[in-house]
Amino acid sequence: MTDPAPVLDDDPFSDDFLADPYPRHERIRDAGPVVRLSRYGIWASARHEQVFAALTDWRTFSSASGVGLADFRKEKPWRVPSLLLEADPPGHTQVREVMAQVLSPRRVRGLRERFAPVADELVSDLVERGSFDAVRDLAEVFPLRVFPDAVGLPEEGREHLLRYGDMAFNGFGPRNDLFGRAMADAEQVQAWITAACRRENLAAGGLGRDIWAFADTGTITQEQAAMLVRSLLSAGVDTTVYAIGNALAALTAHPGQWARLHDDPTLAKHAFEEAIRYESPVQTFFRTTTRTTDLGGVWIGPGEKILLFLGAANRDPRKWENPHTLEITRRAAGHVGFGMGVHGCVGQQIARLEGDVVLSALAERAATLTPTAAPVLRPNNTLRGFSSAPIQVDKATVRRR
Ligand code: OVM
Repeated sequence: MTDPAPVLDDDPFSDDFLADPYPRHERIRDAGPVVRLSRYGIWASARHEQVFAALTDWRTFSSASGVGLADFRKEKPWRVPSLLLEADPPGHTQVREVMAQVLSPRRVRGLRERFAPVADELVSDLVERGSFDAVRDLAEVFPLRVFPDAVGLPEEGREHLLRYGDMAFNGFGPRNDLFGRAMADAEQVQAWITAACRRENLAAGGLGRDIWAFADTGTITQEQAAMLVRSLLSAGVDTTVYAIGNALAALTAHPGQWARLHDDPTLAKHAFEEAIRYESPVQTFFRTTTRTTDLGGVWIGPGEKILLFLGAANRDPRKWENPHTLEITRRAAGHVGFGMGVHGCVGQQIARLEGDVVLSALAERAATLTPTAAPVLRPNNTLRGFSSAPIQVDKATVRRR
């Protein structure tokens, strides 16, 4: 007993959609729990209940055919598939456990003492300036100041990291202009990334070498070790740049919320979490069905691509009160901005650490954030965020705590 799915002709990767996704998400959510997108001949869901259900059922909703539009069983992927992202259990489980150990809560706690002073210094310089670009001067600067060192990457050529992230995330979409532009010079960027993943190019004491240590004990092969370092470099830079930029833009647009955060900077981690719900850096991922299934009363056959709108699920009024408002003290738990289930972001504690130290440093020092121009969108087939968000800050005079 299933309902026919509504057919919509939206292109979620078009300039118009990417520029103003939220009203379009609403239309898709309201059309039904699962819809058909005729442009691409795929299924899609923008509701929290169905997105969550698909993410937590890897047996039915597989990642092994790719988590972008391309179906790896029919099209050659643009890069060797990730052992983590583009794989299912049991193969996935083994490498995931290695990554979970490398990125353990203990390890991440140890990174705080290195990350926090960098955030403090960067933020205090910017606040002294009085006005700065929240994206160009902070969101794009901070992760690149801490993460490559934490991994142990070579100094030379780190500018390739953002370009590679741009390739990876545009690469999940269709072969549109965004895809094509991101892939210009792909070979040069990929050559640097491949070299950076080699054991001899990774500094002792870094996360990269920690991954390689599992090759030394025979838990994984050398080829797997290099590929897992590649995962860190694919997923670990642009995501945090966009997340911090989006959090700053959202807090600038909600001055009352900034006032609360300034009043109690210990709320920074809640503010960051809520910002990920409110303006999710990773907007979409796909799955491929392995068998016939009923999702929200809609019958889907095997071997079908389904687009999961994470960013829309995170604003579904069926799940959230006032979903289109940033409320830093709300319980944002249950958002799917980091995914959910076996593929839920393995680096989420590092992402949260980066967001926390930046937002708490700024909350301590800036009494107000005022936009001096509208944020400028940086369109991407998967990521939502800005290339610029100019702000003016009022320096706090006396701290209350
Ligand atoms: C990967 C990976 C994992 C998560 C996200 C991602 C580019 C990549 O394992 O390569 O986005």
